[in-house]
Amino acid sequence: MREFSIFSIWMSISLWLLESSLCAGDSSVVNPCCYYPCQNSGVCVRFGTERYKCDCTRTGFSGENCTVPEFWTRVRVMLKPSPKVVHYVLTHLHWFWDLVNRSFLQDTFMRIVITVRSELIPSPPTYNTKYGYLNWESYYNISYYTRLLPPVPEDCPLPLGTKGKPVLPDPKVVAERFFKRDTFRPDPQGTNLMFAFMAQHFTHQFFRTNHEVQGGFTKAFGHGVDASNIYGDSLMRQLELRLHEDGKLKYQLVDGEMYPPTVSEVPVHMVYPEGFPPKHRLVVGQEFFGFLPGLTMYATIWLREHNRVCDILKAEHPTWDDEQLFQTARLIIIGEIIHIIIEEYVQHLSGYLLKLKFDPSLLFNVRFQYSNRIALEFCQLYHWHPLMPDSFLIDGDEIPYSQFFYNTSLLMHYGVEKLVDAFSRQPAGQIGGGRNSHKVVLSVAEMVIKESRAARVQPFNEYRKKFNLKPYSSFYEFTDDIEMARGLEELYGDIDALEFYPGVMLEKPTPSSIFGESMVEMGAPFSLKGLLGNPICSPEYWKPSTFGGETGFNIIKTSTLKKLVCLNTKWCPYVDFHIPRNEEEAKPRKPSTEL
Ligand code: ACD
Repeated sequence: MREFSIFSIWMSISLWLLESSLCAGDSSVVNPCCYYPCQNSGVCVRFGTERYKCDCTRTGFSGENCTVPEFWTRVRVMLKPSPKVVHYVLTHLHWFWDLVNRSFLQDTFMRIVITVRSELIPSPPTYNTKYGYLNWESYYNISYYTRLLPPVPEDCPLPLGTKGKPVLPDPKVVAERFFKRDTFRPDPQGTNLMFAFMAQHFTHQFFRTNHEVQGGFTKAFGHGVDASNIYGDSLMRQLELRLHEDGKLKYQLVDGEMYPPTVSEVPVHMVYPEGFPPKHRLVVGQEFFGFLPGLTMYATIWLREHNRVCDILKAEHPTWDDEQLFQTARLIIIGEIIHIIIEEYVQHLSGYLLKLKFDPSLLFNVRFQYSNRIALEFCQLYHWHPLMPDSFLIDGDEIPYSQFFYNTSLLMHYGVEKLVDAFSRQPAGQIGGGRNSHKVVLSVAEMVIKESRAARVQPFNEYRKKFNLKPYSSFYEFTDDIEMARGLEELYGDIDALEFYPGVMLEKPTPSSIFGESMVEMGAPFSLKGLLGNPICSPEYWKPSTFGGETGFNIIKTSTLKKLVCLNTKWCPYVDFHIPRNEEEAKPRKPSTEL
């Protein structure tokens, strides 16, 4: 069928215009794939010098640029509600979701959410930063992050392809003008610091960019929830962290309470400032977690939980050796993490009235691949530093950053209970919309932008298309902040040349939400595929025997953030990913053991 669409005419005209302007007096020809001509996930292949072909196989589209829908695609596209409508329905209509959540329909909706989201993630993985075409190396070499879209071809005339300015704006200027906080803007969804530190603690098991080499490499070979932030990312580190008795991890007791050991007992690498006293150098799975007391607090909670689970397993399996107790406890911990992340963390983030459910058996009768590869784009979009407040409010004290960084003694001074209570009460910043990053974290935005340039990440609008969203037609559609729209236009020149990270972070937030549409539509597929693609969710693993029997299986199935904290502390603080919702929750907690 001959395709004759506005898109094709536009493509031909712009190819001709650009070639005549860029190549006048020069015989070089623009790589046609720099125009991103192939739509609907079609694959661009260059032939000769000037020609390209879009491979539309199994896209549901045909034609020169994969823009002609096949019959069933046309029907699907016609019937499919837009992401905005779906989001609206999921976050409104209380009566409807009350009914759904109390019936079999909850499972049906949950299955749809997981499968629709996961289908957007190629499995097995495809490209990486070195390879913009399929090949064995990028599949096999797991020291790369994968890529959803291939890098911008090296030989494009402009940094992001064929649109925008010849020189990209200084990342420092972008950060200063659009990311920097004037006044703290709390997240309208009520997110707190307990969430913020969970985000950081949890994601650092699979986001471990190798900054020593450029090229989109990771140091986290588990590519998912492997609890390497608790157990270390190598066997050597793990063996050092282990007590080698009853499956437990090493610890120290301070006033009868369990804390991570110090470097003198566990000689592994931890990042601390030079001259930092050895007795304050706590050792945990991730070498970076001494940096913030919120991270050390979570590390302490998970350490206690691991050792608690070991006691439970040992009581049921007195014949098991240290190894089997350790390995089984680790699988239970992984299960608890996934449970809490889906049912509380993603639930909170989504604002959905549909009650999200962690039940791997929902997928046992559908096509689903139990594997995952972390993508560079996922790592990029997950730099959520606007969550960080201006200072930290703990037990009546206001602690500035200068006294917070690397202050491991705060953990023992206040104790886990008071830190959890404080972090659960203190609002976190809104992630999306820009101008909400405290100056201490501003350099992170700069670093992410630099990294994305080195990795030649495609423009934000190309990702909008990849995730079935309409590309923005102007900066004024992208943000309601006129000054920001003007500034971005001045610096980038063309909305199709807006970079990926500024795109997901600065986009106008959905009303009363933590961030905009793109962050949800792009973040959710990576998340759900990564969480449910874990081996413990597969039919082969998801059974009681894997977790030492019904007791271990039930620990996973009934885990909550509150139990995680309160089964490991002397008294139960206010603990949630949301700031107190009412006066009752806002009341100061008294030491008690009630769950
Ligand atoms: C959906 C669920 C709602 C999703 C809402 C927001 C998603 C945005 C960003 C990612 C959120 C959470 C990440 C959580 C876990 C990451 C797990 C990665 C495992 C490798 O609409 O589908």
